[in-house]
Amino acid sequence: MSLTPTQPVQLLSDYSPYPFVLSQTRLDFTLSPRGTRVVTELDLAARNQITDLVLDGGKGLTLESLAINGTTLDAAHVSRDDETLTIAAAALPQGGFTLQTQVLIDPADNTAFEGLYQSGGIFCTQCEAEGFRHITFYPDRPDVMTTFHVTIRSDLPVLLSNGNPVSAGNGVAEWHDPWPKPAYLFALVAGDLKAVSDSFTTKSGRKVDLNVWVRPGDQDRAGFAMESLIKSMKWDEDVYGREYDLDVFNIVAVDDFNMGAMENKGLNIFNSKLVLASPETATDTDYERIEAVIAHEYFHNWTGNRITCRDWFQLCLKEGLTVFRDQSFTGDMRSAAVKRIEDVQTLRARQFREDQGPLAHPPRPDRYEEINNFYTATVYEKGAEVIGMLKRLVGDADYAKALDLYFDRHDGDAATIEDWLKVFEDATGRDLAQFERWYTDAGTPTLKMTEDWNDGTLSLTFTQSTPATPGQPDKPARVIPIAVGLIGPNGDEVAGTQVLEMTEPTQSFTFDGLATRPVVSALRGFSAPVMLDRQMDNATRAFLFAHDTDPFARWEAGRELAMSALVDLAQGRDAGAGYVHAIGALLSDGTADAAFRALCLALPSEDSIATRLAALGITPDPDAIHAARSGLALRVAETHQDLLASLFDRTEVTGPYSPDAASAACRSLRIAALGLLARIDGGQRAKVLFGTASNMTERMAALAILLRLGKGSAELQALYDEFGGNRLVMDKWFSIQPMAARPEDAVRIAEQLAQRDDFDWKNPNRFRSLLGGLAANHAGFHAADGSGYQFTADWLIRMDAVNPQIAARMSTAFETWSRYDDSRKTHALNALERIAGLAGLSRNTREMVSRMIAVGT
Ligand code: B3K
Ligand code: ZN
Repeated sequence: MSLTPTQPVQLLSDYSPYPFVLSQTRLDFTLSPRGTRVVTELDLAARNQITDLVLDGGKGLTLESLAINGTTLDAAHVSRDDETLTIAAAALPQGGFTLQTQVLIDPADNTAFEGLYQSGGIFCTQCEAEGFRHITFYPDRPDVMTTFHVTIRSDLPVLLSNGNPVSAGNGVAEWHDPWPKPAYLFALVAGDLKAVSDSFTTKSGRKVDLNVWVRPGDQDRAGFAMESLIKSMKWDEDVYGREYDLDVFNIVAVDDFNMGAMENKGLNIFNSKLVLASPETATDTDYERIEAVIAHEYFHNWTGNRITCRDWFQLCLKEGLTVFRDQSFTGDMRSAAVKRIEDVQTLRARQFREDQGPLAHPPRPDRYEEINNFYTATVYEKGAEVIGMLKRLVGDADYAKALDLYFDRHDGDAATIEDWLKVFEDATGRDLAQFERWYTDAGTPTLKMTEDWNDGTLSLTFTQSTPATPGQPDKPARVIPIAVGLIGPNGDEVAGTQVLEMTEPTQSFTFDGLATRPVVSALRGFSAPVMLDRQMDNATRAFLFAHDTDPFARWEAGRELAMSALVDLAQGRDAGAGYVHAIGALLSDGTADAAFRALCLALPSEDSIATRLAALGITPDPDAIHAARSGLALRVAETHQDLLASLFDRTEVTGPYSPDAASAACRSLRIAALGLLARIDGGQRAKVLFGTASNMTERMAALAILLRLGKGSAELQALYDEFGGNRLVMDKWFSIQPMAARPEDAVRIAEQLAQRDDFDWKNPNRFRSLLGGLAANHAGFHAADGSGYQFTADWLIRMDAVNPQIAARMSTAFETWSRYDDSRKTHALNALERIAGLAGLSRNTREMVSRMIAVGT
């Protein structure tokens, strides 16, 4: 199905270089909330012959003056529309010239948090992807790279920008960034901030000053972020040979931020939830995420900043690679096996869901209406999977060789996916033409596997197929690395893992000389982002769950046992004995890693059960899915009550809280046991744990367990009394209530929360907490009467007028709407059409809802 364009579409095939070369940018800011003056000087020269000079910049810029080489431009040569300013070629001198503009902007009125805005009295910026054009007139595209010299005038005590400090004092600070960069990496921060400081000496002996800037009083919650930064700097030197390249690295935490964080050169700006942490306020998951995101933004210094993207179609060049790097970092810092399983869970929950619905697109899209809608799981997470496959195919040594060549060849460039693949071709001698389809084709391939055993020879036959996605009806075969191991009947590994390289639509691989028929462990390590379609009985699944030496494949076998039971249960068939039995064996196995066991104890999410049913051609019934999942959990709890109780008692982590992986793993196993036990003890243990725990991990987990039982109001109140003034804890308070509510209560609870004075909905974290919390309650959001859809649509409409990026992002709650029954579909379509029909709807939300509507009409 193709997009119905309702607004201008950007096409990859339209790319042409900017007709001017920009050799330096000088910016001078005089900060004031309602009228910040920005004086910009651009040293420009025509690339070939002189054409009209078109700069990005819209209605929010009040133009005060415009001059070339000091002479004011004649108004007859200047024209403006809603998005650009054009200076006629006739007014431009031959050779180089300096364009000077002076504009006035209104940061206090900037509720979209794009460009320069204020967050609780702190001036800050967000320029990726196209925010710089809200600050000044500029060629706001990633392939226009130059050095920046920035002057900031303000009475505020801390004035920061990119690069190295030149001077500061008397209300004026100057910064110079010697590394050419596109405008999307520009940043400015000004405010009353305090630093937690440290330093790092790079491998070549350069001392770098490190600061994490927070609000006064928050310094004691910034230490973990600093530790994470230092670990990241060291890891990038050790593993990728990448060294930091400025005298100072600043991180600033702000409360109003549209996403997690931003990699501005030398001045990363973070959502405060990804910086601030203390045991009383942050969970183990928060700590792990802080470590990962600090690393991610730091790693962008090379993969994103030193080498950036030629245009926004190439976004996965920097994002896929940087996610791949941060995943490897976390694997090295914690448990690689557990991290891999968690990454696959995220990929399936977010990217497979995207790939199977109306918003499917390739990691390198070739068209978009609003680029901010393409910061997706496909660009990020699938982009990372594609790099993982590349590494698996060429091997570790050749991967390292190719990366060295990439950094050597493209340092200072705005590069493309073709450049990236060429580096691998040149470094390894491989032809990657077929591999490129992973970048250009949308959709998740299904990989069907059949086995044939004949006299000591095992043949595996694989058939790949990828369904049509919007705009892409046909999908040729891709190269798929399939990691396979063979396990003998006694549970021993017969042969180590081999990577089979599939290139045809159907292909067979044989293993001969085998004494007995082995059990196949397929797609080890989740070696490719595909859906494996394999007929397997529960006995074989249980065998792999007990014996597979590959942690992912072992976990997957357990998940398949659970999933197949849930699919049956959701359709009213009795099932689950095999799973319940296998879980008993796992509970008794004290040798398995605690975090791994915790992952195995968690049943597949309701959304993923719905996805599986839909893939089987069955219309998912959210209430039946909820009942099936609760029923299976109850059965596990009843059958293994004693084992679970003793596990719960044995896994208590004593002593002062530490967020390290081993302690977090123990807590996660204990919480998994607690969740199951609550099905039979009425939440008694959870209530006690909430009252006694001194860390937020256990308190939040206990609270969620109580809420799922329809209890927990005293605990909610206690949390509010203690942390009502702490934004980050209150965000959790707002999200957990609709998320963990019984489905029949979820919408009502969300409605009540939305009425509260402290539902500060213009704050992206608070909005996401409430709306995202409801959307995460599968049966609650998909309430049969459509109330979840209506509530969400009402708030998306309200948010769109204030912050289009957030509204568009949250609209993905609807992305699976067309897989449900007719009545739900009608309700959902009504909600989407109500949004689409709104006058003045943003380009962001319009693109999203029209793509979602298109799939069902
Ligand atoms: N590059 C930013 C994301 C910008 C999103 C713009 N809508 C953060 C990151 O991926 O590191
Ligand atoms: Zn990134």
